Amino acid sequence: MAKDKLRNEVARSENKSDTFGHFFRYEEITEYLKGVADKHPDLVTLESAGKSSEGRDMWLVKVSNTRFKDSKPVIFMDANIHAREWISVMTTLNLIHKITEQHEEYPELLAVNWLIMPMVNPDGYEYSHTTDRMWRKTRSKNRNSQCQGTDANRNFDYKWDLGVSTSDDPCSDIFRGPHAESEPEVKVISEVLRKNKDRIKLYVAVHSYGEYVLIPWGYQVGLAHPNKANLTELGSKVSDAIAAINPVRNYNVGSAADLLYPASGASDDFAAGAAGIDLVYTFELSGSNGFIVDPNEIQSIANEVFAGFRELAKWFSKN
Ligand code: 0X9
Ligand code: ZN
Repeated sequence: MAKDKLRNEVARSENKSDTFGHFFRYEEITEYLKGVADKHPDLVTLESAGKSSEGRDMWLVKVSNTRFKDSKPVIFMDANIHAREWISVMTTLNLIHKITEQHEEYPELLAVNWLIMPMVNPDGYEYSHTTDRMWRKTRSKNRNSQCQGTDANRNFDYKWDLGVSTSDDPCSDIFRGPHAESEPEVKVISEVLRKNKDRIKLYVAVHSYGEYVLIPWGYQVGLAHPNKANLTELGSKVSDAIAAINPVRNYNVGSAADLLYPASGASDDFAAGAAGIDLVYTFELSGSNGFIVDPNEIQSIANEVFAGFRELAKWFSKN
């Protein structure tokens, strides 16, 4: 990339109007989203898609300049399936900020419509703030056990309980739940996907950490998805765009099972296998120290990844 272009990208990535300098708690996220919806009524509709076990709203941010009354492709994104992966939430809020405030600079952002759920495990997220920083699961009560929570990313109703990287022990961090979709949070996400499956052309689950762009399948090693060529091509564009902003980043692109480990009942395989979405990704973002991210790094990580998110939207202008 030409030096000038790189300098421009970096300048943009340090835009002064950017405001994510600390990790928002659930209430602050709620206020933030309500503020965005109030400020941009022509672009943003904020809905509660349902409630978590402890009764918190699961926000669905719908972004479109035609109120979805068009035939544009829809990109669905969720963040925070895992409670401790705080950077996923802030990175997704930053995307909402960019779409609403900077779409003139980045017109590709409104060439698609967005369904974004920036906080799908609010109970676990709050618990990871108040009680246990390394909490991963939901906070539902388990029968005949003192241990709470299910790993939402082992609870989706596709290849549930194949027995790879899952556990039937409620005390385990990778507990699959008593049955598929036992978690209200997983049911809510799954319903949004089922309801909009014909229009959703791309699904992204935002996680951390490790710097990966993962593609299906994740439940079994050595199993190629029929759309592997496109998945890999677009995944590489995402990885390159992030590295163009920050050359120390090295996002590897490949099958979740092969590159990371096989794990069944995850959201990506549900989106690909049950909802039939063609382009499906799990992003594993960077960490400063594993799941822990220094608040000073939130904005720069979010902006690097934004360069990758732009590639997702651009894909549809070209294809
Ligand atoms: O294990 C997971 O659920 C994900 N990694 S994380 O460190 N964020 O917990 C990876 C899931 C990848 N997808 C599948 N294996 N299907
Ligand atoms: Zn995760």
